[in-house]
Amino acid sequence: MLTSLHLPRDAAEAALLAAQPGSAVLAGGTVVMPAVNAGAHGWTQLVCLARSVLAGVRIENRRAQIGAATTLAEIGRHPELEFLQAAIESIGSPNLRNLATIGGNLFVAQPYGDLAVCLLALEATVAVQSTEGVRELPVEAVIADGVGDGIVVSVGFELPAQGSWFYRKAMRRQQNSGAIVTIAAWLPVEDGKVAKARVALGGCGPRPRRAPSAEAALIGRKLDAQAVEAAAAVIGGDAEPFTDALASAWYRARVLPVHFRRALLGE
Ligand SMILES: Cc1cc2nc3c(=O)[nH]c(=O)nc-3n(C[C@H](O)[C@@H](O)[C@H](O)COP(=O)(O)OP(=O)(O)OC[C@H]3O[C@@H](n4cnc5c(N)ncnc54)[C@H](O)[C@@H]3O)c2cc1C
Repeated sequence: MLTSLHLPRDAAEAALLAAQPGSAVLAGGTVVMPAVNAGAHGWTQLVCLARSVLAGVRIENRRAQIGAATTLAEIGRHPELEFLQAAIESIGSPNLRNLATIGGNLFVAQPYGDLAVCLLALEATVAVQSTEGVRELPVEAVIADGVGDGIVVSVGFELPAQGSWFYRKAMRRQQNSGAIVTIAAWLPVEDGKVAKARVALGGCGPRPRRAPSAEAALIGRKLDAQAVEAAAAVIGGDAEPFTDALASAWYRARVLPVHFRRALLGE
């Protein structure tokens, strides 16, 4: 039975409490609170991050550092994070975005986790506080394996150069709809060719995932319709789509290359 709510003052205290048996971390609560209200959990205490000084955006030398408890609305309003606005606005509704945090988005089940898809494409790093101190992990590791007893303190990434960022989410409605497929891509171009390719997908597996075949098809090529077509032809092999109330696995597989092309070519 849930008997206590803790409001730790800093990340170290939060991590200490989070490591206790029966603890659950509470950030914006958009996933945790419905479970609490439904009694569908085995927690005895909640560790609320609201007072742990984990919120806020800092940008220095074109690198963003975002506190884990920063809301999606705050990220969407930040002038230097404008490239993420389309992704933020594709998540839930304004009410949800006023509560939901970047840290929480890393852990939600598919077909949610659209910002996590972006962070995967951005090659983000995640600072994790545990009882043993703070360590920096690639976002891939956090998405795949979680953070154990630790808590996410912040997320960092390099701001993409203009024209190198692409995002598209196919959904059934304009608001409050999980992904049919989500595509985020960071494709820096040097000397007219794609120098590095990071393509990440949502709705295409149990967790957000990279698309290595599509990335390989883009690297070293001019980012034109032919290169995108070649990547679209192989991207299905990078996906493991599933069936849920929003779409069948068959449908997700069919529309993935279409939305990938639209994401990159703006069709
Ligand atoms: C109606 C509705 C529509 C939605 N639509 C979308 C959508 O379109 N796209 C989308 O991406 N998501 C969607 N979501 C999912 C969701 O709300 C997340 O996007 C949100 O970011 C979760 O953040 P939170 O702060 O509310 O997490 P919480 O509910 O507080 O926590 C979620 C999970 O993350 C863990 N957690 C949170 N913060 C930390 C931390 N700092 N360290 C360690 N663990 C942590 C919690 O313990 C819990 O397991 C939707 C949810 C609802 C209810």
